Amino acid sequence: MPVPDTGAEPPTVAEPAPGSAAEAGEARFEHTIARDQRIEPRDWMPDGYRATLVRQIAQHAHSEIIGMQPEGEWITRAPSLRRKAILFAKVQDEAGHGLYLYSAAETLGADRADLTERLINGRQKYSSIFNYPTLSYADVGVIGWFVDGAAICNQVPLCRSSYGPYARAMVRICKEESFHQRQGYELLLTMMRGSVGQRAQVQEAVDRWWWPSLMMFGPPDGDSPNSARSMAWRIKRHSNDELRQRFVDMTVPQAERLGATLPDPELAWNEQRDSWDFGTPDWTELQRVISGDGPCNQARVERRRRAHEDGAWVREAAAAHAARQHQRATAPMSQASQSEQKPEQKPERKPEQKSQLKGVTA
Ligand code: BYC
Repeated sequence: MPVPDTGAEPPTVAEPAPGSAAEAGEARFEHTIARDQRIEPRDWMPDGYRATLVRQIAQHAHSEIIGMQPEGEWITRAPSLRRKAILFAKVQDEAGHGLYLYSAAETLGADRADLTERLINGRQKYSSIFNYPTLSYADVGVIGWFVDGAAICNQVPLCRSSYGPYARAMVRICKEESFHQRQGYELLLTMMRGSVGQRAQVQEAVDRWWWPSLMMFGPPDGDSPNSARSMAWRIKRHSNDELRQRFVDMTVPQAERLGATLPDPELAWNEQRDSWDFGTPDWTELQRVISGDGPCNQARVERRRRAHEDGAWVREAAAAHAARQHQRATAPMSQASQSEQKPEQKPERKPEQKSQLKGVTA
């Protein structure tokens, strides 16, 4: 039963309802959501809330990690040392975002190794946008401008998501995404001041990435099975169509300033709505790409699988190191104090070795 919002000052701790522990937990959960406060990992939460969060956060983490590939392919082909350093840093940021998000998923009881398995086996999704190829360096700029721009529209509201660890992870991620978007736009501005060929490259990249970027926001609201529930739980704060509209409104003036044309003949300013009207993305294409049949799906997942296998020795070594640290930390006092009293004896060097060393350092 949702607890009605009386408009009074929200209490820091929600009032539990009488009844069983589960009923009290549920009432506290509803109360916290209604008051727009945060659910934390140890709080009671409905199974559906937990499952929805794991699904969305895991997909989001996978998107960040798979999203390293299309731009990462250009690190060795960057046109200058400066561009290489910028791109390197950006791709590393995406890895960091993936790690924060996997950590947030772990606070819900998910296991990161299991989530990775699910990605590799095609049982969990990642953003459709990363199944398109990067064909020129202008694509790096357009990904920053469109893809990170779309990410900002979608993710800034997630900083107010009802699940505390997810919302907090998003704060830092959004700061970095906003820098990523600016570096992409700055790269495109530079190219637009360049040769006729460079300007054509920018326009060609804009033409290819525009519609897939609109699809990042998900299917139209009428075909979005998860939105209503996610919005009621305040995991999502806005619908897919609302966010798509924000992105279009933000991007059209930026395209004008850049001197690029967005490939949509239906784009028109709507006085009444105080927004841009735009055409309909090809939703069958989105469904195709989501279900594994995009231009790069197989290559992306295969590369992720190989990277995971190649990294097995690192994970094993890290686990062995952690186990040894733990063993040392929990060793009985007697052993610990013995080892403190008896520092490791350095092997005594033979006299001829000492003199040899002296000769070297003299
Ligand atoms: N691609 O009911 P709906 C980044 C799925 S990475 C693939 O509307 P929901 C970056 C959806 O999952 C940023 N699948 O779902 C990284 C659902 O399938 P399941 C990635 C999609 O969850 C590197 C089904 O379609 N951003 O910024 O309410 C370099 C029905 O959809 C897509 C996030 O992950 C899609 N585009 O809403 C540069 C943001 N759209 O799970 C940049 C967090 C829909 O039922 N996620 N599906 O089998 C969200 O905000 C929401 O999950 C979505 C979808 C808006 C994406």
